[in-house]
Amino acid sequence: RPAEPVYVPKGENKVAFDVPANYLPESRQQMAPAIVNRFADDTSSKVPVKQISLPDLSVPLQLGRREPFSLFIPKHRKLAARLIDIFLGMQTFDDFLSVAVYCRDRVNPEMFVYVLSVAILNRPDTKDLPIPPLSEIFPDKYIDSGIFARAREEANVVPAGSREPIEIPRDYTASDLDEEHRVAYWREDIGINLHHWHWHLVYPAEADIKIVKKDRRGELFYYMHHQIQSRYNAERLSNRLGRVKRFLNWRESIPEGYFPKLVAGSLNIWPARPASAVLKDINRPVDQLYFDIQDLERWRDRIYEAIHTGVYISPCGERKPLTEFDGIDMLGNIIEASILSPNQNIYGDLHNLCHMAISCCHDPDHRYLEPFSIMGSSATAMRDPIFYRLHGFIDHVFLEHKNTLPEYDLQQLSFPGVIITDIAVQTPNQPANQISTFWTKSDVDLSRGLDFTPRGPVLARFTHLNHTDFTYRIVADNRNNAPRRGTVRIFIAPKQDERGLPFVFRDQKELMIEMDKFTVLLKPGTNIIERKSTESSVTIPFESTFRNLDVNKPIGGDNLEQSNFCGCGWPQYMLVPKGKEEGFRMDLFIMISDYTGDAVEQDEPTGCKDAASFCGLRDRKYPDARPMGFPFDRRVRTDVRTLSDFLISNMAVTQINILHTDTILPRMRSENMSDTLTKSAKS
Ligand code: CUO
Repeated sequence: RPAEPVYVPKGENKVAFDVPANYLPESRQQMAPAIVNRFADDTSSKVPVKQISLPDLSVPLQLGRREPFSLFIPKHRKLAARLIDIFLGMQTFDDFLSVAVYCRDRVNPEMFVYVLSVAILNRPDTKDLPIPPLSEIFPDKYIDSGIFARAREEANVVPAGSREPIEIPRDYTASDLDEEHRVAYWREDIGINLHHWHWHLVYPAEADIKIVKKDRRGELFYYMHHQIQSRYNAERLSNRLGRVKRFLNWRESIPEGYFPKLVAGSLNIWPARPASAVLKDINRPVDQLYFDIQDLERWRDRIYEAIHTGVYISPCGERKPLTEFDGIDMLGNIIEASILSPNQNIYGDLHNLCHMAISCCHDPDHRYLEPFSIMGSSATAMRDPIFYRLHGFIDHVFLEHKNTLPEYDLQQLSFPGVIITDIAVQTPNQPANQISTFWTKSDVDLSRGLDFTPRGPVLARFTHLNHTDFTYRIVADNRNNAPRRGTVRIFIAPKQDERGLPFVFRDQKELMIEMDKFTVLLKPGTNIIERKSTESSVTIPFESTFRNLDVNKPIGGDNLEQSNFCGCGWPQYMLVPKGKEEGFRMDLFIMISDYTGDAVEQDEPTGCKDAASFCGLRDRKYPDARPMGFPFDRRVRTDVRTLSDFLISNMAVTQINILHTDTILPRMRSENMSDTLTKSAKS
């Protein structure tokens, strides 16, 4: 690693690479230097790029520059995996930089950014380098295509410094005639989609085994996507929509249409899927994608068979048990599928190819020369209502496995001598147990992703859900005569279903949203634990999602903390479901589990650990020994009908109310926010 940061030198916010002449693509080598170097004129900082003897790049170059790239397409995963291996195999930082610069203008740009990001995350000499969020590199994946013409006009007519942000309308993909549109603000949220892209970047399904084989990655595939489902269902109930209907019959038409209105890479518009589309067998030479719906059904049935018999078939044909604690991890790799799947001949590539079957249903044999749709990319898939119906099915397959395991007995759940006597959430100047949500406008800079002059920031302003910061207050007695370490586990879940009937525990546990998880040391006697909502183990701050990096400071110290080095994590501003204007009642569940059953002995993590519940820790084991989702991941004890039947002394439940105000407020400190909300409610 270079001693000094080379990407953002002090006092400069732009650098250019000083590239050996033969590194330029052949077509540009003939151009006048002024054209080739037009962006280099903005800066006097040049980073020299070493000329090296280049490795064989013929495999990754098989994907054309203008073709769309998808991690769900096996062929594309293979090409990307080859390039990841090349980038990771470069001996020195300078060699890595050199080959990356050489590839930049030759390799498919989407594949290049994906591979470069995986390499930066995994090379020992680049681990502290920030990765720009994909919304900066490819803003077209997140922002209505109409914005770009306006951005170009703004950049041409108005000098940098005087430009007004371009407002992204809140309702641009559909009207309220489509009831699914009520939750479009959530599905299309830029930060949520960035998190999903980043998660798949941190946990690639295919690359060198050392990169793929991260601790419990298959189980985290299950759990992170399960939590997305729980959160989406709470959002639906907040908007008078029923819970997601699982996509079970792949031969029935799909009632939910989706018209993305985004530009797909180079010039193409992402295809739409009208209502009532039907999946077909896929035969697309362009993507080397050939499979039938029957293949998907066969793989699904074999996976169910493995679950119900409790054994899977190993590569050499042996029957191996799906064990109580590791079975879920194996199953995650089988279903996704990652290269850790033990037997793709038998279990296939179920989830990835379900994504592709949906994303190609408008042109299954490529007769219209259309690219796949947004369900084919992890950067955009969460925008489409069908994503949640597909993942509802996937989630249920995992649940089927969980239901074969023994329920937790009281000894596994209890924490002897520890009693929670009171829990509450507190927001300054608001009644106890009330959380307020509202809208906020934020700006993202599109200029890095817009290749036109004149340069300078071009801001797009988007509206997103937000909430007042709050604090959990927990009173816990430790009746042991020595300190005890415990893990505080905080969840919330809706109280009533779409009919207004109270949930039974069996259904409510599937809707439990993890809000936070942290360790505490309980001294003998009474303990008062206070924890801020901003400290959540599932979220990252706005600045990390969007990398509000101060480009005038060198990277490192505080500035590194703010960078997108830790881009995986649920956006903090989306921590709380929207709720309702008349109030939306949820159960707040808090448990303190016995740390002796939770502890994972390992060195302290270095770097970011903000969103460990969803993203794990870099170079470390997942920091909780319990099955992910504990204590709600197992089947229900026969004596438990409701959540209160489930409670024992180291757990507590209270009712909270999520109150939505349909107003736009700036981001500010929560005390001021409460005042402003009160005033806006009065007016
Ligand atoms: Cu994240 Cu289907 O896995 O999108």
